[in-house]
Amino acid sequence: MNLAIGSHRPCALIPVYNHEHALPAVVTALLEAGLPCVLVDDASSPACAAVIDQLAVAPDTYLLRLAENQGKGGAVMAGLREAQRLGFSHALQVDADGQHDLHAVQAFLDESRAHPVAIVCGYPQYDASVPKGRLYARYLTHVWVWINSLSLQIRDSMCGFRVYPLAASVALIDSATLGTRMDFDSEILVRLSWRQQPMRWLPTRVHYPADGISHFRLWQDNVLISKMHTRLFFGMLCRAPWLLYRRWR
Ligand SMILES: Nc1nc2c(ncn2[C@@H]2O[C@H](COP(=O)(O)OP(=O)(O)O)[C@@H](O)[C@H]2O)c(=O)[nH]1
Ligand SMILES: [Mg+2]
Repeated sequence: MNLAIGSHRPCALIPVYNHEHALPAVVTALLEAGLPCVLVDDASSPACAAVIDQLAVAPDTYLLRLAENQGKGGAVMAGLREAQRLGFSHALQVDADGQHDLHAVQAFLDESRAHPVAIVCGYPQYDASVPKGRLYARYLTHVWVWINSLSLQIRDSMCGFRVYPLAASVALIDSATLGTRMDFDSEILVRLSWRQQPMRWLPTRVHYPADGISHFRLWQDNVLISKMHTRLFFGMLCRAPWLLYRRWR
């Protein structure tokens, strides 16, 4: 089944770093949902690279292999450019570890097709499996993001499950330097909101499997995330007159 209608030509974009156990089921589910898959191998281990190679021989599956590990954000940015180069108009970013609820794919694509200019973002509905430390850390990020975007528009900036409109997203990453690791997901949303990018929000279930592997580095990634909020704070101050004028004009 091909989901392409008019100029709406979506693909899935999966950044992969050593998630060879969950990846095959994720790719199979996306292909079955009719979505071509762009896999970005972020310099994974040989074992994971072998699994990716096997998956990439299937029709509608594309592989971009990075020579050096870039981090989640770097892998997503490389994948956004690759998806655009391949002629897709939108990319649904899905994590390789099976954390995102793929039953929601159709709803996200429908929303994107109805609002092709918008970025369609998931806001997570956690089950009991979420590590409490990560959950509380998110509240800090919510507050920073509201301050830095000078709005309450962004309901959740850390859930990667979202449909990027490629033209606007690639234009942004080509013109600004964004964080390349776990700081990316929040930063791109704040910067898109500065650019008045329309945003749509859909609830999505997020599950942390007990045997799941997260490569989130508690200390380094939280330091990077704090630096990103600080950087955006000064960016917001420079733009504040315009952001406020825009709101109240
Ligand atoms: N942590 C991490 N994830 C990466 C990297 N490159 C790509 N990814 C992918 O980014 C997604 C999120 O990573 P994950 O470790 O699950 O982080 P978490 O969901 O925030 O705990 C997964 O699809 C990873 O395979 C990297 O350098 N580090
Ligand atoms: Mg994960």
